[in-house]
Amino acid sequence: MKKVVVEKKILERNDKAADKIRDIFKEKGIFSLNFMSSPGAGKTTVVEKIIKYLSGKYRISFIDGDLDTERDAQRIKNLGIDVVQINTSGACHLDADMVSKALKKISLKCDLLIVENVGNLVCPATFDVGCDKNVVILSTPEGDDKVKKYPVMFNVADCILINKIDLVEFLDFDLNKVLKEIKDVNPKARVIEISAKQGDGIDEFVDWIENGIKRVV
Ligand SMILES: Nc1nc2c(ncn2[C@@H]2O[C@H](COP(=O)(O)OP(=O)(O)O)[C@@H](O)[C@H]2O)c(=O)[nH]1
Ligand SMILES: [Mg+2]
Repeated sequence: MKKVVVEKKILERNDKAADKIRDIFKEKGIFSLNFMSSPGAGKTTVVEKIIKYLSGKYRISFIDGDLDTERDAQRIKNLGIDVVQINTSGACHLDADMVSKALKKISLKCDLLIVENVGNLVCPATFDVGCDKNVVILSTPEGDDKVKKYPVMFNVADCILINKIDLVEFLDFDLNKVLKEIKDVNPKARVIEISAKQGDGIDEFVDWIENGIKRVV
């Protein structure tokens, strides 16, 4: 009983901090995305790809969440983007307080702010970090059973990217089953099949992001 009450309080406190972040984004006219997936599904590769499409047109800032190292942050810095690293020192998700602190160090003179969450299909789904939209990536080598095993994560998604579609022919990955299970868990999510490596589907995802930026400005 005590455990349930404490968890509720933590989440309520987090939701309030996330609301404050939302107010900041609204006031500054920033469209923000929270990328979530398992480790290795392709979050940083997708971000690298979309930056190449969008950085000529829009100002972009990037917050990277990882347990340790600045490896992903460095990949994005190499593209000339303003980056702030959050190392969670063992915590399996970002929370709104961590993102608030990062916002004090990053340029908010941007049109698009991207958060890469810690690689994990469980905890990041329940900690709102104040972004406009959640992007969840499922990559084909992870298997076609994941949507119903991690329904909370797929339920909070506004956009679901099925990545590494270039590998599907080598795998036992039933794409139709995954599409059907997404419809069961979250019929409203936009679903896009992509290969971050080869570029398939990236145009469609970039259009989805641009629509979001235009709605906020
Ligand atoms: N074949 C293939 N590999 C990919 C694709 N997207 C990412 N990868 C590879 O998957 C690995 C993990 O990608 P990364 O972006 O670091 O994943 P993250 O941990 O979710 O940020 C890297 O070796 C990428 O090159 C893809 O569309 N196809
Ligand atoms: Mg990464």
